[in-house]
Amino acid sequence: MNGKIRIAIAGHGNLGRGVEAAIEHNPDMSLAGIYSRRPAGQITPRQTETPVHGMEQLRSHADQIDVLILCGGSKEDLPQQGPELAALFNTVDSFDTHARIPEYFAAVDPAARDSQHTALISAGWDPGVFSLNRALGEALLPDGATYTFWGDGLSQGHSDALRRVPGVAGAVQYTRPAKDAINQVRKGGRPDLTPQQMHLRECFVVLEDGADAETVREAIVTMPHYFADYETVVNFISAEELARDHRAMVHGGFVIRSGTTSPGTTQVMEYSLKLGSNPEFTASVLVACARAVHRMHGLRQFGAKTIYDIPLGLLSPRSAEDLRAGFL
Ligand code: API
Repeated sequence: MNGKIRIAIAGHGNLGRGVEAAIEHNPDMSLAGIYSRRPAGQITPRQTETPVHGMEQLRSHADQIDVLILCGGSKEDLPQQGPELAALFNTVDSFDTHARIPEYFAAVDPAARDSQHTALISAGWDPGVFSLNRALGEALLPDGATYTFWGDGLSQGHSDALRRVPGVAGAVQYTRPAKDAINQVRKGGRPDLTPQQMHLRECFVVLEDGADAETVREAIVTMPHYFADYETVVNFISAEELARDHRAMVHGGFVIRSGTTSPGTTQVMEYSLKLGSNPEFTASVLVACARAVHRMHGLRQFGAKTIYDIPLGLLSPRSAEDLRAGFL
């Protein structure tokens, strides 16, 4: 490979900042620039030399960027940006509204395919690394059940969705898993529970001046895909409390496959994450995926892709030979 992989960031919130940090840990990559809708003066890059541009400049910088990482939210940014930018760049994004992934894939795929780009959608840890483990568990133990537990932790997707509700000035959402269900599954039990029954959604919301709390609460608890099917608790707090008590973006969880290989023989596979920063870990996944996208583009694998389409070795900075000698 000639030179470093030139990565650019579109959107500079928590995730965009995480991508900046992650690139510093990957010596085969360089940060070509940060693109934002906010005025450049409001963006402070981690490295002072990193160029900051308006989103509208992206189009004219196409020859300076190998992979563009889209760091916008799934609710409103990505449905528009994903297809639009996949027509101009190789992209990686973390679209995470699980129920709408097929529809999003169908929108991005022709844009990427027609322009001969590679667009990896829905990467991160869930969807992403957890998705890999769900597929692996079922493939290895076909006779069994798969459980995904999230939390305790702060979901970026749900927090972003809360902030888009009219009347909300700021908000975070904590996902609380049913601890007894986790223990039961770990012991090989197979409770008949849906994800909605295994999690509580606890929201902490700061109202805009003059907003009606009951109207906001109703808009939250009835929001499809995010809250409507869950038990959801909405707490109203002050901006000071939000800033003081809800800064640590911890998250994590488990994917557990409980399977049977012969009568009476149970096998339990567990993959677990304990994250000190949800956005920084998600960003680390996106950056490794950007390496794979760059290589897949070189192999002329155009169109929309998901984490299931990446040969695992392409995520690693190591060569195939090195992986065989050291890791197999
Ligand atoms: C939850 C999970 C979080 C997945 C991680 C990521 C995010 O309910 O807490 O939005 O933080 N679905 N997609």
